[in-house]
Amino acid sequence: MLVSSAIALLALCATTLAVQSIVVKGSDLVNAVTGNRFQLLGVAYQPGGSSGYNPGSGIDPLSDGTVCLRDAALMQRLGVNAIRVYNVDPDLNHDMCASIFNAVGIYMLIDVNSPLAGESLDRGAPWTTYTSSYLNRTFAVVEAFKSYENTLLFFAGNEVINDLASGGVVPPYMRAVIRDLKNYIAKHSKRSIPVSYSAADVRTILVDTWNYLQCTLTGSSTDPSRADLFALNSYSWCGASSFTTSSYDVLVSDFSSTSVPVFFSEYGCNKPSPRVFTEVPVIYGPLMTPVLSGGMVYEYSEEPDDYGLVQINSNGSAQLLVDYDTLQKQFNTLNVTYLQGLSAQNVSVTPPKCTSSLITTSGFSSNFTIPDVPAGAQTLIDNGISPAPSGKMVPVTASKVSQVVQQSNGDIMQNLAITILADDQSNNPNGASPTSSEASPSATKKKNGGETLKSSLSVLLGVASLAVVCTSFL
Ligand SMILES: *[C@@H]1O[C@H](CO)[C@@H](O)[C@H](O)[C@H]1NC(C)=O
Ligand SMILES: *[C@@H]1O[C@H](CO)[C@@H](O)[C@H](O)[C@H]1NC(C)=O
Ligand SMILES: *[C@@H]1O[C@H](CO)[C@@H](O)[C@H](O)[C@H]1NC(C)=O
Ligand SMILES: *[C@@H]1O[C@H](CO)[C@@H](O)[C@H](O)[C@H]1NC(C)=O
Ligand SMILES: CC(=O)N[C@H]1CO[C@H](CO)[C@@H](O)[C@@H]1O
Repeated sequence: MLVSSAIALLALCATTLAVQSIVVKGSDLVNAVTGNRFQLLGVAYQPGGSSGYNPGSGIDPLSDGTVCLRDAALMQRLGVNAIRVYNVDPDLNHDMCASIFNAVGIYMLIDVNSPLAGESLDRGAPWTTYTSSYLNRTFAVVEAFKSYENTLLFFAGNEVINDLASGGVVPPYMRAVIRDLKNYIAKHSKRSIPVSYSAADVRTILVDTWNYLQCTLTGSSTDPSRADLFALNSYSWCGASSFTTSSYDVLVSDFSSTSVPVFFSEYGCNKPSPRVFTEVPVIYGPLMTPVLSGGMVYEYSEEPDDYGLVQINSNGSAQLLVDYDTLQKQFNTLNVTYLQGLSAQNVSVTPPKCTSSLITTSGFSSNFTIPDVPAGAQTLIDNGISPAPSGKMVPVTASKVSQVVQQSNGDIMQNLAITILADDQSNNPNGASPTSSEASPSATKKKNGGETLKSSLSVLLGVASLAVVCTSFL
């Protein structure tokens, strides 16, 4: 009797990692379990916008499990596999949100900066802000997120270089911040979490920015001040455009020799509106995937600048916008089996040497003397910050969304819930109908051999790192 109830309990309580670890190999993002390339199908997630970030308030986008459950359910249904979160407060508890996104197979791309003074580099005078206390803030974000298996990467900076003037002074400081973050992660994180830069798509300085950050000073690809990935916020595809009209062809050509993975850290021009998202099949099609690793749609929630997929009300209710439906339809045209099964091709690419001839625009920095670690910061890197925030995966026991969520046509969605993935899968689009009043989450169907995959994963990553996710039977 005891044995059979234990077995019954085990059957209800699935041990899962939900996501497989993603690593950088050459210019490919690679799924460490399958060995195939990984394509990001993401959305930016910053309800309240950057002005909504207020450390005194006790909330940030990943601090409230009830809110994350609602949004994870809608994102799972949409078919995304990653979120980008710009402004987090490292001293808040993110365990439930991180665990919910992990359980539904969604990775997290986390910016270490915030718009507040002292929490980012000043693009006009970076030397005034590159301080030990600034670095302490960035390391605190690493500490807060390093233990979540679904943390895919950290962004060291977002559009800090956005014109020729900032291109003249910021680059050495950007490499310094990348170096410090990578050294900190190497010393204090069990898993090697990559560090990316997110660039403004300012074409006159884009290639110089990429070259400055991807080149090697030491002759080795492990040079700590090299960015592990290069991302750009690109809005050049507007409306029913094309590969050439959007100048995506120029991007593919510019980055065709990249030594690091390149992806869109934002995309989704909103003029004309509503959006048609015809760039989606192109970004994930044969013209772009040889060079790019997918991208992140800007953005999940409707804010004053009108890029939202979902309207979130102050009482917690939400309504899908037509852009959500359109994006979902575009995602559902993708052959995910093909897309996430592309074999890794460029795993050992030699980065260019850092020399002034790599920089082509007069006025853009070609000074490859990287600033020294500021006074006091080496101790932080060597010993770790104190106090250090910490995060851990927790069981996700609730799956049903409690808030009222309406379809774009006003119908209330029934039975909206997350589907906890039980076999180490990431989320994918799979054809949920946007017009159905049934909320059918788009969890990936079990793959053949899922069990084998899971047991090899357990061996690979160790039982200790497994998150125990129980369905709500208590
Ligand atoms: C470093 O960060 C931690 C965690 O946010 C914070 O508690 C501490 O006060 C910071 N120290 C300094 C010197 O800024
Ligand atoms: C929540 O707010 C929305 C928008 O203001 C409103 O339409 C809706 O009736 C409110 N729901 C509840 C339960 O108060
Ligand atoms: C999707 O891609 C897989 C793998 O390349 C292929 O076997 C399958 O036929 C494709 N499905 C469709 C509907 O094209
Ligand atoms: C290059 O940058 C370093 C700091 O990163 C600075 O000390 C040095 O003066 C700069 N050299 C030139 C020629 O501007
Ligand atoms: C970045 C890079 O070198 N990409 C290449 C990877 O391999 C494919 C196929 O050989 C090329 O088309 C890409 O240009």
